[in-house]
Amino acid sequence: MPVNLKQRREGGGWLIPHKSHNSTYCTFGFFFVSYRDKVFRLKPVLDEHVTLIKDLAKNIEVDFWSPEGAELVTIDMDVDIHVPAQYLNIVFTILDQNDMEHDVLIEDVQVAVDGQADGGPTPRAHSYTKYNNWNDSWIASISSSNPNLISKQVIGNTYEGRPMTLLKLGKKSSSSKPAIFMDCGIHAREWISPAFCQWFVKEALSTYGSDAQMTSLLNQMDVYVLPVFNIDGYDYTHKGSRMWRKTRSRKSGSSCIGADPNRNFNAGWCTLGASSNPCSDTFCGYSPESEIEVKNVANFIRRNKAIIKAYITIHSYSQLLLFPYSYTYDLAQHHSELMQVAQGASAALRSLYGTRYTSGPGATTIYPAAGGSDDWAYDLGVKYSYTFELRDTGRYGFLLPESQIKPTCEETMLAVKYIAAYVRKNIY
Ligand code: BHK
Ligand code: ZN
Repeated sequence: MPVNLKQRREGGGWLIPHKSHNSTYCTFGFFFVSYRDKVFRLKPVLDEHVTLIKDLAKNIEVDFWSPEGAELVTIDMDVDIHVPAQYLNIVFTILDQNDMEHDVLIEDVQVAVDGQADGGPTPRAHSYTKYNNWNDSWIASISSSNPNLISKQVIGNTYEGRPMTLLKLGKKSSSSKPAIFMDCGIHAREWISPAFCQWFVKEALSTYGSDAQMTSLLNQMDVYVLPVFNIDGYDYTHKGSRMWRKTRSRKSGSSCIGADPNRNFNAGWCTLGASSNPCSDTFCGYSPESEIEVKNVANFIRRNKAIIKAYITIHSYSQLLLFPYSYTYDLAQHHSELMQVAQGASAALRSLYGTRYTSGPGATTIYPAAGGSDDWAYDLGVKYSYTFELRDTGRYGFLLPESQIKPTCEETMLAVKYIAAYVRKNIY
């Protein structure tokens, strides 16, 4: 859609910011705030245009969509750039003054990204390359698809009463096998996480018998997969507020809703990197395991701690592979082995598309934070305890486009399979 510059010009100079005595203000600030980030397609047809785009990139925060960076811009190519709202006035002015042809590809990046990833009120068919809201039917159909390899059990209900269905993957066996527990969707807005658990289940079923690593894994071990840990919160990010993180529990005395499930485990609970304010996004809850979802998972792992040899939890974003501890700077007893396995897993992940992960203990690699699930599982005796922070490093952050689901899941499979193979060969 061509931009309606005429309408903007009628405002005269009013869009040009000026330096006020204490900060940069727009003359008519309330007009300005109605503009949202946009994506432009620029069409440089003169050398000056190319120079101009490169200068623009040096001076303001321009996010290049295509090509990947200013240095790759040449004459007569389409150049797609994402311009943050605060720079729109200056960009419009420069384009206008230099007669550079341009369209606005996306009028409002926020609306576009939300729209692309919208589970929405209209039911859509399940797809592994889309962000699906939690629904019983995928779990029901996948768990009945191959009774020799998959079964389900409900480990309790969420605060709002949804069943927390745990999938068990593994070749049926008369004796009990060592197991790996993996959960996704502890934090509601990290949508790539539940997408990964669904992908993992699909891949496990479809590659058993053909992929040697998957076949050995499911022959010798069971993998418990909780596709969405924080179902109430996840549902709310589809139907209410996209950036919700916590559970949806309520308590009389506070109007604020929910606690951070990854601060609610009984591991140095609420001692650091957590908030005791119920309105905070990192609220640790009123007591350890006050969140029913946390209690249900903790009860399951406690009941099965004799067989659970690894705990894997999937978050996003920042491309990290974390392990204990996060609640203290002290090194875990098995620090060097955990680090070695993490580095092997990161290398496997990177081998597919070159995606770089950083490995290390939570406290020093991301930030100190108590009450996390990985620290709790580790202290319970689950030695191989890992937190993944999937793609990306912040370009889309939680709004990772659906087109990245497939590559993200494919590369993450390699890391998870690496850890699983290591655990399988090092049963303790
Ligand atoms: C990981 C493990 C233990 C404690 C904290 C973390 C980092 C994690 C968090 O809970 O704050 C970061 C995050 O959600 C983004 O996925
Ligand atoms: Zn998270």
